[in-house]
Amino acid sequence: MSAKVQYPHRATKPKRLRSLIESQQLEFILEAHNGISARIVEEAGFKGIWASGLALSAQFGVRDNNEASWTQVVEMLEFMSDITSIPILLDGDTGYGNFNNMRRLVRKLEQRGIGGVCIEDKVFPKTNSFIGGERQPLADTDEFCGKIAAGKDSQADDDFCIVARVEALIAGWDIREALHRAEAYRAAGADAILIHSKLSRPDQILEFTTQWANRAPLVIVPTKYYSTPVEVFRKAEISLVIWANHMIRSAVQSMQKTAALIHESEALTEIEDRIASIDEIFRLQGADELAAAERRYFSSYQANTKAVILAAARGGDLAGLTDDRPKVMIPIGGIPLLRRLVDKCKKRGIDDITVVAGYKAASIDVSGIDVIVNKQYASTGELASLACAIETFTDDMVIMYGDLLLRSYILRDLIESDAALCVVVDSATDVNDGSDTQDLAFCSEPDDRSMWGQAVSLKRIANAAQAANGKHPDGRWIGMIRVKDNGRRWLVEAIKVLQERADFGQLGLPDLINFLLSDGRDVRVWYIHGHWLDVNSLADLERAGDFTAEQDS
Ligand code: SPV
Ligand code: MG
Repeated sequence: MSAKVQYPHRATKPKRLRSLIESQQLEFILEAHNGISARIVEEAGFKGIWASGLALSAQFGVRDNNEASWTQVVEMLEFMSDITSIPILLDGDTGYGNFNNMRRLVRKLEQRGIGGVCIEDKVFPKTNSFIGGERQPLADTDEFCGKIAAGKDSQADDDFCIVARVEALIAGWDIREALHRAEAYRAAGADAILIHSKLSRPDQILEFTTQWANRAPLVIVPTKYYSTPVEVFRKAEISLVIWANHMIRSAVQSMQKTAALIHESEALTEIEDRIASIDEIFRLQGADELAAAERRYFSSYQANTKAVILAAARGGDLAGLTDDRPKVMIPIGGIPLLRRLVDKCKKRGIDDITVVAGYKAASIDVSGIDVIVNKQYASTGELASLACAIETFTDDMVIMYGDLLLRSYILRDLIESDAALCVVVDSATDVNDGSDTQDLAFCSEPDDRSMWGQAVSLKRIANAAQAANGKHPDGRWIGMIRVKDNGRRWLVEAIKVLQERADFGQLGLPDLINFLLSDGRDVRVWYIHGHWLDVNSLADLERAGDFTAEQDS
């Protein structure tokens, strides 16, 4: 349990944002507005994220006028930060109030691992710069400087960045006012200046840059002058370019197309191949990491156990009941045998279930299973059926006959066995009464019911005729075997060897188990004492009805 979670970068997020802002080369960050878009931005190769006020409010379906509260913004930032390793620069609007609100904002952002915040010199509640910008009042310069200073004084980490955004050009002021404000903000402690323009050409920005003469790093948002080649910004020694809203805009257009197509076609066939797969969503959410963590930390987690259920036989002794279906589809108390077994598996967290069918395979209509068909079912036995599923074997599985009825604790206890191979043996079956002459189990020790979990090994499985050597059987194998870790390799190797034999088609699972034993493999025994049934005859069916009635009640 000592594996350490590996964090991809050692530097803190504020430090990484600072190095982007202070880097000598032109850097780029892209907008994101929720966890999944933030992850996509990182995967694309960006070194930072712009948590845009416009995009965050848009994804909530509200206007960019501080209609979403600042705590709602911070909540979303936490999701974005948790799923990414690159720093986030928050578009913090006006700081959501006065200097005091700014101080609290900075502390809360630091607690959530945010790299820095950009505040703009407007008045709360602000409006997006591209909606009637000229009419928007600017903040008083001194008041805004106090807000910057308050933010800087309250940050715990020296690397946390405060970017001061100058809106003078947006609000219809001239370059002189913009430069005056920028210098005041720099002097108040701002780590960088964001100079914003809504012209379709970069003229204002370039004029500002020339006169600014590198007094502090410059950040720009070329949403309106988007056709300017980035070489122009590089030459002007801009530090950071923000691509400010392109993830929300692409998401919106894609969703509009998808909604229209599904609505018009009343079908999913047109859209399926044009959108991300469900698996891609799982990947972005980090589903693999959780599966690995469950294996590591959640000892009772059994979802990785697989079941292979053998259900190819017709079940000849059941008269007309199997004319149009295999034995496993015979209903007991209204529910097919196989459905009952699958439900037992699912109850124990076994959701990966492969059923090998044969006779009347098409009549197997049980949900939640994968069906493999043994086409040679009429001329082959159980081992050939099992071999059909060999490609699906895992390091953690249970193989069982499909006609089993059992209490679910049997499956639970078997799954908990750590042995590479473990068979379930019923010591309660009266193996000498002549009725059960198949699958007799000879073990290293008889069942000592006073010893929970005693270590017992299997010696041999035989029918009554084969066993007539005077030794008393210890019970009956119920048709269930647990395979774990090395057990899978042993099993696959044994099947491959047996497949070479001329009589392979006639072999059953006991032949496989006996082969493994003769090869020196240890096969453990898990004793049970009743609480199961298999269905081979009409008399069994009657017993099965009673067995399930008791369980269903
Ligand atoms: C944002 O992305 O919310 C911004 C940039 O503030 S802009 O919309 O260009 O004003
Ligand atoms: Mg904004």
